[in-house]
Amino acid sequence: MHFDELQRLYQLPLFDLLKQARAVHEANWPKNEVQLCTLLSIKTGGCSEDCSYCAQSARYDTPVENERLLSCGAVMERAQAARDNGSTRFCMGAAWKGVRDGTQKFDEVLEIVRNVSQLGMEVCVTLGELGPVEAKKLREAGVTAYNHNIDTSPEHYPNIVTTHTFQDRLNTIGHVQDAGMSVCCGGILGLGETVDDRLRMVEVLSNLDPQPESVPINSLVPIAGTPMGGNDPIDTFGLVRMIAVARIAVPGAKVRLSAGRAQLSEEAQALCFFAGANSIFYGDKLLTTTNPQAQADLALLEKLGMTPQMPFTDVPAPAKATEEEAALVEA
Ligand code: SAM
Ligand code: DTB
Ligand code: SF4
Repeated sequence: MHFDELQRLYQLPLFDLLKQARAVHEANWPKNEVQLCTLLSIKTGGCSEDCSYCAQSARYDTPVENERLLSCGAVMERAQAARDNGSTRFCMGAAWKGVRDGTQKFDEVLEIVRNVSQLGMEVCVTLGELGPVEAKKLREAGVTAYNHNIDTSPEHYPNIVTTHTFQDRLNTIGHVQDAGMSVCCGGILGLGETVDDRLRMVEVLSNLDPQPESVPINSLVPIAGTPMGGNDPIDTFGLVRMIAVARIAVPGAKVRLSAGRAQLSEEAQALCFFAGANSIFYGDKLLTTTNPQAQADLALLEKLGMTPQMPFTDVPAPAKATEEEAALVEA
């Protein structure tokens, strides 16, 4: 979708924007379901990169304790518990710049993926940069989706990270697509960006071909000791508008209401679901920060008459918006 069209949508009166987003949502996701994903940090802290929002960068003095890669047994325990709690997607994150074939750590990750993929959940990993060989091996081991966020606009990216480039991120996404894995790609709101930066980010996401299978929308969780630790919280209506715009621009994706949910009221979350969010991180912890309690999330879904979504373990990434869907947006 073109930037001008995204700007036009964003500037609509809120209820007009919500009405359009809701129509796209209902056409693509008619069931009032929310996907429950559990996150686990399998390797925490000590990362070489300087992403200025991140608790795990070795460059900042943050409250995070470094931990080495978890054993396969330890990960399996957590994955089984997540499945028993009703999660249908298990996402494993590692604080690495990237992974390289032929290293012991990559072999260990492949072994973890082979085991977790036996449990019947979607398996997502986020390990940083990948080349074509690593992507192919992860896919063969059983990864269904690879998370690699672009985080903000191409223009704002160098203000946030200097140790790798926006183009590096796109290259990894290309390797993931070529290997036949679904792409999970989104960003963070609250990095000192403008609304236009946010819309430029959505423009890039919507023009990926194929479009991402899921789009995480994170609100910055300010981390003491990082350059972004003192940033102001984002405005809830700005978040809701971004979710609505993402829903319209990437109609077949799960739009995941991701980091920062612990700071949102139930009413704000309900508005996000209405605008098109249909996936959440479920369980008390994200990677290093807190998430709402699982019981509270189930109670909220029940109050809203929404149900947890069944897993899709073998779906191709969604294609670009059809002409009918595009027409719906213009209507
Ligand atoms: N190292 C890998 C990478 O950068 O792709 C994977 C882990 S990294 C922590 C995954 C994503 O978490 C980041 O791209 C960012 O979108 C999100 N994230 C990290 N710290 C955050 C924070 N403090 N608030 C909100 N989102 C955050
Ligand atoms: C994503 O977009 N958000 C998740 C997941 N992908 C890996 C990570 C959120 C991290 C929030 C900060 C923390 O817990 O350290
Ligand atoms: Fe954090 Fe990932 Fe950046 Fe490392 S590459 S500092 S883990 S966001």
